[in-house]
Amino acid sequence: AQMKPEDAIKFRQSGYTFMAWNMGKIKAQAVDGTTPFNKDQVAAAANAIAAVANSGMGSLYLPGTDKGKGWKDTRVKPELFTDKEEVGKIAKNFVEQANKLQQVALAGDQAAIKTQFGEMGKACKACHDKFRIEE
Ligand code: ASC
Repeated sequence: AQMKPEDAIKFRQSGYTFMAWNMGKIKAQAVDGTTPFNKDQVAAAANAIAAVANSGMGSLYLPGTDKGKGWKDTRVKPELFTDKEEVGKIAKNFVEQANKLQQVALAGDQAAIKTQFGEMGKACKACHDKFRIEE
């Protein structure tokens, strides 16, 4: 049986929320410097982001999951379900940038992490700009 729409929405939102927590740690330690840089913590955060990015979340964008039935409302635009070519490009780039961040974080060079974190952020934003409803 196919997953319930509200479950698909819940799983994908939890993935983004978990990535955001990990992005926040990298931002604080390697970008803003509001928290001391800890190589192991940044690498762990980048590993977590890469794991979620590589988990195949595209399969959670099932038909009928644009309404938020029974779960917190989703901000996905209807175009995400039709413009598959553009979505595919954006998603592939995000996964590549997340995997690069994982590699760079493992190497531990703070400046390189900061740069790659910015590149990954651009990939996040590309999808937000095209396919997320702004409130
Ligand atoms: C984050 C986060 C996003 C992206 C985005 C980058 O930390 O939660 O959605 O980075 O802001 O532009």
